[in-house]
Amino acid sequence: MKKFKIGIVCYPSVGGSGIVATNLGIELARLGHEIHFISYETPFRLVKKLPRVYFHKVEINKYDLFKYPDYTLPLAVKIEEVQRKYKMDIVHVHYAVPHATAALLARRIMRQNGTPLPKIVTTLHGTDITLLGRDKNLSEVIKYSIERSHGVTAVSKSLKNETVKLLKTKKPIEVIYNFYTPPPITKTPDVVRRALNIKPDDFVAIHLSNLRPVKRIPDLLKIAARVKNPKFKLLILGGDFSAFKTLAKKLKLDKKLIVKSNVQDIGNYINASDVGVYTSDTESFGMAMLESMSYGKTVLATRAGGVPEVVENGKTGFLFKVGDVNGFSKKLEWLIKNKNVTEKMGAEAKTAACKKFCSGIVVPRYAKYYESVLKK
Ligand code: GMT
Repeated sequence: MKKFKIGIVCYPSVGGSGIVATNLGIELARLGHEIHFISYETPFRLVKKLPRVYFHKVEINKYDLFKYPDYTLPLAVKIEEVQRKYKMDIVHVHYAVPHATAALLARRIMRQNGTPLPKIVTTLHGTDITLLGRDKNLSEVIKYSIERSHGVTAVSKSLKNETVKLLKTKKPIEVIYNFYTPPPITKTPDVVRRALNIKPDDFVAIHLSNLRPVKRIPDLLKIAARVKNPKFKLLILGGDFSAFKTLAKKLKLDKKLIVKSNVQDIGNYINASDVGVYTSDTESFGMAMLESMSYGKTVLATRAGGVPEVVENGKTGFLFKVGDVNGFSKKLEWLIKNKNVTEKMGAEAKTAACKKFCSGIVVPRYAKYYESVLKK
């Protein structure tokens, strides 16, 4: 396969899209492609220097003149600058706004400067459509950025359908699922549990997210409150939990709730848990669910967006209506008593994650997609 020079524009912070974009860049570099990450910070999973991987920082200056600092313009300028120096074949942007918009603007500048033009591939991740696509102040620019990209991918069929329905786009959208390669475990479940004061025979449900409103954390806490089995523990790894402390106290969760933020080695914690629990009201794919499955954990989740494309109800997990706290808690009570089923389904989940959502399957699909876009 031909080796490409690929620019990857992504959010560097904790979040599914940033994780996917970073891992994609790393895997493509491993296959011999040259990768240029462009963002306002080093992507947080890009922890070490790797051959053929470069990072270009977008500097944002503050001017009293502007009430709101703008990111789109300095990003466009940086993309053009990187292009002038490295002559990329493809600029692959993750999130339509502002990334695709900035890349399209950069391309106009390149044309004017006589810089060789790259093709723009945009990957839609979810909230760029499900949330921002509904904002009448943004929807037209999102639609424009999709239509003008040379290639567009979405992380699930559900997101593709939602994009077409909401924005009435005509652009063909290729569905390429997210992928995840679980980093090796470095701490045994015993060690992790002891540090969290969890007994070896406790039943741990883990939840990983940024705790944004779409994740419906109050539902998660209500589910935990309804599970009466004394062995049950809810472990939340996420962002700022302070907004939920009052509810957790009201629901008397102190003995069964453990919250940790800024965890880097999430694999050790997932591995030390029994199941994953996710209550989102919208989820284009569900990276956290895939992460749980990859470590062999049965997933209980809402039937939201692309989740049914990741979790197979009754085989690799259980799906519930959004808000069905009763359904979740009853199933958890049942799984605590039927640990053999929990483990068997967890093993199925791991197999499914490896088969459908591993880098070996997904990364070559992106490389092939680039090839087809470049041929057009
Ligand atoms: O879910 C989040 O809060 C983070 C968000 C992001 O910006 O990374 O995730 C979106 O993209 C992920 C990667 O493709 C998907 O796995 C998530 O389902 C999607 N989130 C939503 O649709 C709410």
